[in-house]
Amino acid sequence: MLAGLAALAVAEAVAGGVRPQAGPVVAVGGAAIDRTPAAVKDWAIRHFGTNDKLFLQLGILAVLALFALALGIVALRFRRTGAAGVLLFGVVGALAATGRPDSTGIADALPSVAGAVVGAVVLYVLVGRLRPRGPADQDAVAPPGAGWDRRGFVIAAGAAAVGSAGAGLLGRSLSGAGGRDAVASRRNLVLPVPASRARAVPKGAGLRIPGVSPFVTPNGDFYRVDTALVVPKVDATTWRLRVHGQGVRRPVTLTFDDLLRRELVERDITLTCVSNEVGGPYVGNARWIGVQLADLLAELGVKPPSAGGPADQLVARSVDGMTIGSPVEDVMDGRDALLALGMNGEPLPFAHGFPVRMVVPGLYGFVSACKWIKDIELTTFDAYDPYWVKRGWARRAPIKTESRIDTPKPFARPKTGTVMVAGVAWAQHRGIDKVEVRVDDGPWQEARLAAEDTRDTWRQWSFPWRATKGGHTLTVRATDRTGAVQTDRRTKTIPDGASGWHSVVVTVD
Ligand SMILES: Nc1nc2c(c(=O)[nH]1)N[C@H]1C(S)=C(S)[C@@H](COP(=O)(O)O)O[C@H]1N2
Ligand SMILES: [Mo]
Repeated sequence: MLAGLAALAVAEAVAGGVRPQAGPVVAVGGAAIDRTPAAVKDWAIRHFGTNDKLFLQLGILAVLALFALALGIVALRFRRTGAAGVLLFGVVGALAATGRPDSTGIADALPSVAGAVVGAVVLYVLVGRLRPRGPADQDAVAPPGAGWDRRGFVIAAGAAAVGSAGAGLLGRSLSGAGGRDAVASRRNLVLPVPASRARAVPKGAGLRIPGVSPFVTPNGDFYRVDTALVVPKVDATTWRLRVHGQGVRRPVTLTFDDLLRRELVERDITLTCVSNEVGGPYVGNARWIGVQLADLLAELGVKPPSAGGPADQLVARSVDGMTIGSPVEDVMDGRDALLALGMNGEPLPFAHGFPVRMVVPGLYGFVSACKWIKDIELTTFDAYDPYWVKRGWARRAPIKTESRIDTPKPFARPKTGTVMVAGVAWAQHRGIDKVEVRVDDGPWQEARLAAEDTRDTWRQWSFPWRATKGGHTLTVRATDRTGAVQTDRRTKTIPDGASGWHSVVVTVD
């Protein structure tokens, strides 16, 4: 265990100097995420939420601890074999790190290799202390208590532990320092006032009912879903975005300043994750600042398929190797498809894609909202399947009309009398026209709709319910502006988003 700890600590220390993403736990974790079957990943997102990555890393550490114990036991008998086993783990870590899509080259193998070498040496030395002294057979097991060099072992073990702790701390501080330029570039960024402001959120769009999600989701509360074990810290001053592919007259590479020089627009757009279950939390509304992607594409000669353009899929690539494909038709149909730089009055937080991400109203995040974007390629759906599509999710995924009861909470115990039932409904880019609530098996009754901000944002609703004693089931459904009523047909999140009605069971006292 001590040898394993030393290996990990040294690996993390070296990773702090090379790249935090090149550390063995992050690299193996990333490789595991990419290879996890979609259903398992979806399950993990649903059950662990934003902690899914923490659980993955704890899992990796637990597996490593078990292997460390096993190798230690082997080493007591076969010292060299045990040490070689540690080196083997170094190879696994090195392969994982250099094979990551965001790998910057062979240097990414360094953390794992250095860690494994140190781990192997520590194991070899420590086990040596557990052997009989003198010229006895080097491959013999020391019978318990017989001639152990206890003092030597304790000293060596203590040294290994202290050394590991030191290396671990060093790694921490180094990787903290790694993103310093990126942090500075974010801090120094002053977003210009957008030429086209969002209109003020209408009074009454946000209900003052306790328990209802705020109309604008604060950045700190905004859901986060991505595959990044370490949040990429990108320096805006060296960031580049390449735009190229079919129908692009002349490929371009844009800088952050190039974007700032363009006309900036400010828009309220509600983002939703395809992994959001009925009633789930992966939906949030923010005020974004960005440039109109369609204008940029049109300047480069791109035409949507309906105007004869050759490309029907826009594939966005991120610095961490994510690929996200959106229909060119949707991006260019006049909706506010943004290359976003600002979120709720500040530069994008790192976790939400600093310096630039995409946001397209009406499409689930996995087919539209590439964070840490660095490349846009115009291609076709036939020619290329992006990351999630390769893993069984749909090529095209417009957001389904959904509604959620925010209050009362499941299993709440309100008092008889008037109970405010309230929540949110969304059908981005179509708009919400009606929300209805049903109590038990009663008739559908129309809820009061809060004022609409735009059809790209969610809409709040409330329903004063004359609650009677006993257990009750409250169910909600929405109707969007196309007249389509939210379906009661329950589907899973995979492949193109959950559907069904949200209901909450309460007991009225
Ligand atoms: N680079 C990158 N961008 C990404 C993802 C990702 O894993 N990596 N996940 C997508 C998904 S599935 C969603 S729902 C949104 C979530 O954006 P948020 O984390 O800012 O809420 O980001 C999208 N963009
Ligand atoms: Mo998502």
